[in-house]
Amino acid sequence: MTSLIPPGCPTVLTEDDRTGTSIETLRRAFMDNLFFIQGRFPEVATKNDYYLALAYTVRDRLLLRWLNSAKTYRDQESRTVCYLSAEFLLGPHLGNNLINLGLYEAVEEAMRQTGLNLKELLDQEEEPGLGNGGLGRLAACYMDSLATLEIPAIGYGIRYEYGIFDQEIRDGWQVEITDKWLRYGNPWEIPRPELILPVKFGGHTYSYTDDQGRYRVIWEPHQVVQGVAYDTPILGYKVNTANLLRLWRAEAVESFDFQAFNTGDYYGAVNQKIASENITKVLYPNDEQLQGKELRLMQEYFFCSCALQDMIRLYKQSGKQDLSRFHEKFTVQLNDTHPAISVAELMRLLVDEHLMPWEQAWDITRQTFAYTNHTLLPEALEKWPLDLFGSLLPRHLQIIYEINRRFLDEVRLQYPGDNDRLRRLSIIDESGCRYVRMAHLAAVGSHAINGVAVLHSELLKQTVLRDFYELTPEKFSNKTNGVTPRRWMVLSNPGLTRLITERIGEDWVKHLDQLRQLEPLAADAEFAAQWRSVKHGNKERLAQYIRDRIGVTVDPHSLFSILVKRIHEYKRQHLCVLKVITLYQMLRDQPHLEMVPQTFIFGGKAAPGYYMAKLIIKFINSVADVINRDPVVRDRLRVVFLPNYNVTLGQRVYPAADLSQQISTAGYEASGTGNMKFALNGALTIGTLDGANVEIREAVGAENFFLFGHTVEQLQELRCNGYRPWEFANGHPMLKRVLDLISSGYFSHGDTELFRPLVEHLWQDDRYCLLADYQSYVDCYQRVLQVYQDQAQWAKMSILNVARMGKFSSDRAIREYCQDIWHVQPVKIVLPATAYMTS
Ligand code: OX2
Repeated sequence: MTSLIPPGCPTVLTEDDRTGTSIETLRRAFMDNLFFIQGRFPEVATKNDYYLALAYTVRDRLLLRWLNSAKTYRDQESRTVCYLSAEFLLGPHLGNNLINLGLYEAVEEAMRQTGLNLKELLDQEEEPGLGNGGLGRLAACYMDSLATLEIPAIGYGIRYEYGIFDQEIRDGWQVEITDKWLRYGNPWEIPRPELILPVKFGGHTYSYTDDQGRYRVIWEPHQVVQGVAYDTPILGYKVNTANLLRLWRAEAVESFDFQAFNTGDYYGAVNQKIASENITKVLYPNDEQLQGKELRLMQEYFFCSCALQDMIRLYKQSGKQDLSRFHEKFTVQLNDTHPAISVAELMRLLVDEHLMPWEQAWDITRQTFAYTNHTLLPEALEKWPLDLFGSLLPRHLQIIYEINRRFLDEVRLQYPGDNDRLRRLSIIDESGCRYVRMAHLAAVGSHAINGVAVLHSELLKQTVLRDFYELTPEKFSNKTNGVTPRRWMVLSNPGLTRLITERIGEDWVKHLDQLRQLEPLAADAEFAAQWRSVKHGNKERLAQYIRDRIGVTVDPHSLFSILVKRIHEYKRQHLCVLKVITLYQMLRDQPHLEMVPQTFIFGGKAAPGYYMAKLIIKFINSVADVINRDPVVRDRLRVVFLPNYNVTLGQRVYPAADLSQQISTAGYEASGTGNMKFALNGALTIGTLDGANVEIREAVGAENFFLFGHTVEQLQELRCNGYRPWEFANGHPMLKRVLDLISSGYFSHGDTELFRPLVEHLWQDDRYCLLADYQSYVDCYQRVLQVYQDQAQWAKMSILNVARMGKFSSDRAIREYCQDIWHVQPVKIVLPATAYMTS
């Protein structure tokens, strides 16, 4: 470390150390942070010290932009989008911030001059896993696009102390390890210990008439906790806009309950503190599966109440006391029903605490909220038992009753005598045990409702929200999901980014439609060769990772066929395994069969309580074990399960895929976003007509997409006629052999019980119609292998896929939300001449 400049040594400052962007300044700032923040000198500094020193260097540059954004929004009283989400699956910050600042190369060089390797420092970062999967990751992509499009926005959510669990695989089974992501501190957040807001739970209400004759309700809670704000700046790509992600942590109002303490109940006092802090301890690791736990409802209410109180606080900062224009200052998007309690909470704040008349408050509330639905799965639709709800949020239950009463009165006017419809529309489910239906609350309390892909939005109108659609069709629209090309192309696939930019310039990163300029290059042999070589390099790196991580050798020349996402029966990972076993059978039958060498790569977490999903993981690993050991097939077939699939791993996986597997049962995957990430990185897709696959296929051209499987309509017909899966199994000799082989214990050391639940499910019930789609999948796969043998043809299709995927940028999605739902405009942020904004 020879180039170290001792801090304090007089050097000529051409730009200041906290905001300057020259290599020399970055290097000096970095060493300064190593000394004065980490308290380390190079000889003893660990990689983590270096990572943190660099993170603080980058953070200073973020803060400059963030403070200026905040000040501009405040001065201009900008209309602001608030994105409420129980999950933000951000992924590592450092690399992304370097890309967005335009400082990646400069910092890489500054580190090189310091004798360090930027990639190694990037690997140090522990990703904040504050989400389960697609829904949380979508929120993160949208925060990136909002900032890039210079839209004033705040993300509100929960600062879970433990995010999504780390997955280990032991003996083929998933084992969950707590995610201690805050262990070494988090340089990207700024705690705001002075920004605390009270949140009430339980107790009872009473009413009285005040001296002005107003009916008032007072809520006497059983417990009060406080929310503490933690702020993370979210920077846009090559703009000065940095928006706020504000996550809330729960703590006890007093660190000890002094009264209990004084009466000698020391443990009681401490328990109270622990109970408060428990609210934000851990993310519920269920993706699309309701757990119905009281603590979950507490989490939801906790962060919504903090968010809305904070918005009111910000509103009043501009000097306005009267909240009648609240909806002009803020527009609030509900990311699924997890924040739907906000509807009742805003009513409570306006009516009870700010003494606004009900009608006016309701008007403002409805103009404030919009609701995005992400799933049609019945087991994911949130509903809370009335007893539980009422004991935790007694005032909100009253408010919901009142909202419901008025709403049903309106329905009665439109549909006199239609009691069945009233029952179906009611926010309260009275069909058996009584429940609060959160989707109904969100739908009634919002002025806009959207699904996340064309097919999904249509099905939403026909099924889950059908009656609402008939009542207010004008509220409904579709907003097809998108992903950010900054993280999912520029950061994760530098080789492809360079190649594309050489040919069409760099504007595509912000205007993804410009990828279309690549279309003519699909016929350019030299370009195609470069394209293939980038893909091959990415595959080599993934192969190396697989070797290091799980000790399996895979051939980068083989076809990389990848299926990574949460494990769920509707996503049908096990259909892919049936296909793998089919290939295995073929190779066993004809040991000298010439076949394209293939590597099947799986990854994904199962909800800890979802038995079948965990069995599917064991199944994949067991099949992998047998196949990878078998000398007859292992040069042509390999199977890998990558443990702990997360954002970081996604960044390695998407760029290395030849084939993207999007094989959910039609009608079940609302959109999917992994499908977009794969295609944007040059993978071809084998998929069903489900979610956004439909639109991807339309965009890239049917001839560049491998389609199989029943459509939604065909499945409906199949089921109407009584679906008998065993007939499919008995009708296809190969399928029957595959199922019999599993049942025989071939993949379970002779144990015929282990996979019995899986196979029996398929034979007897097969809710997700694997057997019905099997033949079509296998046939389609044959076409894949044929095309893959013609590498020129494959490359051409891959280039055309990327060229035509521009629509799937989250920038496009956010522009649509801005225009159709939020009605917000960009606000330009200009940096002042000096760092401290005193000019
Ligand atoms: C997911 C959906 O399953 C997925 O299809 C979609 O792409 C993603 O949300 C983003 O819209 N929990 N996760 C989802 O929905 C729910 C509920």
